[in-house]
Amino acid sequence: MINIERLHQNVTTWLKTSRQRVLALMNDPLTVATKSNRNDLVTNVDRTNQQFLIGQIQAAYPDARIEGEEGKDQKTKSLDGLVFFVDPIDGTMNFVKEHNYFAIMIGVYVDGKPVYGAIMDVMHDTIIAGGHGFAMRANDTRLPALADEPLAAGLIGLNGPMHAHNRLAVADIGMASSGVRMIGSAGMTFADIAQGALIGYISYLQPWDVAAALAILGHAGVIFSRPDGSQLDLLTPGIVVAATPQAHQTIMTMMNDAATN
Ligand code: 2AM
Ligand code: CA
Ligand code: CA
Ligand code: CA
Repeated sequence: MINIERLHQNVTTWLKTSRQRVLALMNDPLTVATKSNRNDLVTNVDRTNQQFLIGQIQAAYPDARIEGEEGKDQKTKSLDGLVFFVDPIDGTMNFVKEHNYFAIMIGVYVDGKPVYGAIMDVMHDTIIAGGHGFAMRANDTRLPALADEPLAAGLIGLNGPMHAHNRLAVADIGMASSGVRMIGSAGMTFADIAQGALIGYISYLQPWDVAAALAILGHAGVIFSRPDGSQLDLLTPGIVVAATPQAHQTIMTMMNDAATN
């Protein structure tokens, strides 16, 4: 069994060092390239930060498997044993355009079960962490239990294109909430859920976009599913619905009605 207190200490140290490196690199011009489309960016900082974090993980946990966004194409087909998911910069577009609202994320799994996650809000120097038997916290201040409010009483984070096309009734779901937020970073959106600012989030996500949040928020009462209500798996990308229970139920009903009408 992995020692979570020790893991949290290690990850905190890596993230703080990583943050200092990112802040230093932000003083120089960024090298920006596109990947799948013109809004899918990668910078020199994403790449060097992933290399840094992988080096730290390998030194401390030599048996771990590591899934990083900016890696060579060695995507795992199994979640056996100890697996670290790494998103070295989450919200690269925000990082490039705003120099704000981006995160560094690490999610840790054992035999496919979420054990621990950490989301570092770089510009606000805040680490949201939590996991199995490890209470949710912001920089070691315990976060209060999440309220289970109706969708109508909360703000919801939505993926821009899904909202624009009302995919799976997502625009209607936004209208049924207190208001829609599009933050541009999955990690920052999940951090807002952890802090009680948002009631949920619907987006198309890769495993490293959701791994840390599933470990943190899944143990704090947030329900994570696919639009059809099935469980997430961290081997494939797909649409994620994350919300506190009442809101999740309403979202499932609205998505199901949209699919059958
Ligand atoms: P990223 O910045 O690490 O790529 C908004 O763009 C959010 O969706 C970010 O958290 C971003 O993570 C994530 N995302 C996932 N797939 C994406 C893609 N193909 N293009 C842009 N953003 C993507
Ligand atoms: Ca990316
Ligand atoms: Ca990401
Ligand atoms: Ca990224």
